[in-house]
Amino acid sequence: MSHSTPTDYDALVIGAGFSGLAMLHHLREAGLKTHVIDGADGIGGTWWINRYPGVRTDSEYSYYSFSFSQAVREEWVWKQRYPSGEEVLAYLNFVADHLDLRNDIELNTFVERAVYRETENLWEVSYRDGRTVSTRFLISGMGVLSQPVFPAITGLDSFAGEKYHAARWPREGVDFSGKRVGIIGLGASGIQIVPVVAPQAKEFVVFQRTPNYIVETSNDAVTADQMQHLRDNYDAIFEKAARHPFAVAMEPAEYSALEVSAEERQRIFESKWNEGGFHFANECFTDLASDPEASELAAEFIRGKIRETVQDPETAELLCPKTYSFNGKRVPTGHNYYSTFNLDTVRLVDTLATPITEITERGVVVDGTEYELDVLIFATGFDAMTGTLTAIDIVGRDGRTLSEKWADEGLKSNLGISVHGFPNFFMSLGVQTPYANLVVPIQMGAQWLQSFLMWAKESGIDRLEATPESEETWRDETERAAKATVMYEEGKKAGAWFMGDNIPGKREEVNVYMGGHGTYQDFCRAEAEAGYPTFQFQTSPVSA
Ligand code: N01
Repeated sequence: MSHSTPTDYDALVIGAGFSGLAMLHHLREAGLKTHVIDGADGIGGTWWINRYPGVRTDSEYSYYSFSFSQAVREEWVWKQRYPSGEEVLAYLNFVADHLDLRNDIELNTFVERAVYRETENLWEVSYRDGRTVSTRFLISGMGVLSQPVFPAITGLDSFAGEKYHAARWPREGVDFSGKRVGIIGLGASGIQIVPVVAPQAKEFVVFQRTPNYIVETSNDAVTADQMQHLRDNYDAIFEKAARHPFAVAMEPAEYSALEVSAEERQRIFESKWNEGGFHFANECFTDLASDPEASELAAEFIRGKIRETVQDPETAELLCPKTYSFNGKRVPTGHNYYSTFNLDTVRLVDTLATPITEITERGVVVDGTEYELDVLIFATGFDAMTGTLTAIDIVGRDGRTLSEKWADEGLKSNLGISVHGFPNFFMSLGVQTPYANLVVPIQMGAQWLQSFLMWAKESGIDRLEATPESEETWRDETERAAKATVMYEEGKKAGAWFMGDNIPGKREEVNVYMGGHGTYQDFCRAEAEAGYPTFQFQTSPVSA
């Protein structure tokens, strides 16, 4: 029997969101002594941190949950088609209770450094409070959009009013009544804040750099019949999502946008627009994400909707994206976003033509005009995919950090799960994992790792690591897949986070796998069936 140095835990998972909970459940099932830690004071990860007004899922309830627990499936009741942040948080707490996860979750525990000790074959993990623990396997469940960024605008710190980042919202909430409120940042976060906060404020100023293509939707209550249908068909719905390129349980489109008549195209666009949200992007036509011409046709349709909705023609024109086409940015689901601009108290300021020059003690300066504000909201996004992994020191073999490796070599991973030079370190939703509705790859990633670690245990292997060749192969596949989509070129034009382009100075490269979730799962399945040929293994010496 092989023996390596004993450790406090078999597996230590950083992050107690969807990833951490799924990992804890599955690794426990594999017989591993698993512990989850999180720097926050509640479980929920993204859903604990993002509590800004209007926060809710862009995915519908029916495919925004785990499928693996019969007990949770039977007892949990969704209330809204697009659940609010509070509702998702309640779901995650329900999962934690029903799977009895809490006693292995430690909150208010922030990792500062994790070092791989080659001789002992263990990870030594240092917490901010000074404690150090050891673990055989170290797993990141830190999320892909968890490291918020403020923009580099002169005078940012001089603003004397209230200042909030969407991803650092105060738990007690904010009172906007009678206040002049400004917002910078109109991605999926900002566009949810606008319609909720604008009606509460005395004046609301929207500083818009790049407009988004927002697909509006309604948010109905989930009926008892719909919940029963979900329970009766849970596995089929999950499987449908798992096979879908974006991991949504939707029907694949049948036709190219270019092969139907203009009237038919308009009819299909209209019907899917009425269904709302992700239905439009995913169910209209086969090529809205792969053909620039098709993507531009969708873009023009949405511009038409903006012009129909927004009464002031000048404001409508400013809200119409024109510098990139549909899918160039992650398409957000809107809840009365465009109609909010019809309120007398709302004003749109174009900062694309004339950028913000300065933030002063009193407000924001654009084109020589100072907009005086009491509250300034930043919904300016995240250092996506890599931000959380490089913000702490993850030190692999030879004392090299993950941050140094990726800075020197560009993003590298095997299937987004493992990195050469970092034995026994695994990522849930690592770099180069699918650009998709993330609950599905999170569950499947936890199940894949469970099988991998059980296989390793049965094989007497206790050191697992991506081969260098596997990283080259996966990077080539990630680039090939991205270049076959409009997201690659249009994403660069739009400054999209998935191309690394939202952060000044960050390397422009493909951060996610765009070859489709179903295809990605095929790669993972093939890897397991073939006996994990793209990993290298080691068995610790047999003890006396
Ligand atoms: O961040 P973003 P997000 N001056 O990076 C602007 C997921 N998510 O937090 O486009 C002026 O998309 C920036 O402008 P521009 C989802 O995957 C999901 O909104 O760079 N503006 C942009 O408007 C999403 O894609 C959900 O010109 C500046 C905004 O800030 C991802 O998280 C909800 C600026 C940042 O948009 C990120 O979304 C929320 C500057 N210097 C988030 N710097 C749901 O599913 C930045 N901006 C519901």
